[in-house]
Amino acid sequence: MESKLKDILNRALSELKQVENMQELNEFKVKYLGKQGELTGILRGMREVPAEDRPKIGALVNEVREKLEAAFSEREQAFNKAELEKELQRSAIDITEPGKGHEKGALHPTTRMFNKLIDICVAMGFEVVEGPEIETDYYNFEGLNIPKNHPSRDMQDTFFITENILLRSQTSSVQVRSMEKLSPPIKIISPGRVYRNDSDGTHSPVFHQLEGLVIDENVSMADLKAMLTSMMKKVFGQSTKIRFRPSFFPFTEPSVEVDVSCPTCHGKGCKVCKGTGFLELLGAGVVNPKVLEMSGIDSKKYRGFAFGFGVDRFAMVYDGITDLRNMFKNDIRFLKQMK
Ligand code: 2U9
Repeated sequence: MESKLKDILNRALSELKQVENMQELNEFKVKYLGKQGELTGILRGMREVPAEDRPKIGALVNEVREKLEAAFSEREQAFNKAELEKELQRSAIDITEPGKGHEKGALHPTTRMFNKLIDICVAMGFEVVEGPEIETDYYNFEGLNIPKNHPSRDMQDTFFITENILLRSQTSSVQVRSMEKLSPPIKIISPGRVYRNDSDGTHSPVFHQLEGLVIDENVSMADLKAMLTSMMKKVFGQSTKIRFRPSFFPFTEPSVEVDVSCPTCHGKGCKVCKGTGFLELLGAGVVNPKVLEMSGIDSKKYRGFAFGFGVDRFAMVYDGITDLRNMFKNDIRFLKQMK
């Protein structure tokens, strides 16, 4: 029995040397150390061993088992280590490779222009007010002296939701709401999104406006001119020239349209200003007393002036963009050029 055990040990150890992979190692374990393995077989055959020899043989079986288990575990560890090294090599990261850079985002030209204009106005003492984009007929038209069937309603093709509810076509609606709530002196700007049923290279169904309203005693057209001149110089540069032309709006009287010397050619004439040297950029005027009265402001005591402009158009002129549709397309190639 002793020699049989020695034979098993030698055979197993030399077989273990031949083992080349984990699968063969497991087969080895089953063959020698498993429940049906050779060593277990010997223990089962102990009945045939004379009683006095049993402790010795039993001890010998345990010794062989321990040796085999130690040898097995050594091999197992070697395989695991080799496997780990292989895996580490396979997934190795070359830290000398250049990294994958993240592209930097940028603000949309309209947002940039909004920020610039709002900063300028706030520095001049204006308060920012906002209001709903879905409006009633009253705040968008009626309260601005644009009654039903007034021709100026044809001028602004409006998106009506019901007969009385619409998408605001100008942020003046916010100013009417403010006039009802506040008492003069009032000095507010209303930046925001507006909607008109219009779509081509120079008109978008959605665009952005910034309107200003000043109401106080003794304000005049002269204040309006001075303020807009200063504002436009701050936006487009100190050498900017401003031109006021008479115009008509139902909510202001007198009304003016304001031209600004072309920032691209500085008044010489170019493609952007179609050779004229000037761009028509704003509308403004002295608030019609009727408009003040409708919102409960005493037009004998108070006067107002107001101005309005399209912020997208300002951004286009400022950045030399020629097609308005680019402003709303979300085309990343265009936006990248605007950084
Ligand atoms: C109140 C009274 C009067 C705001 C004004 C304009 C003239 C004007 C246009 C410029 C380009 C709109 O974006 S645009 O199409 N705006 O011409 N806006 S006066 O007048 C007001 C506002 C509020 C209570």
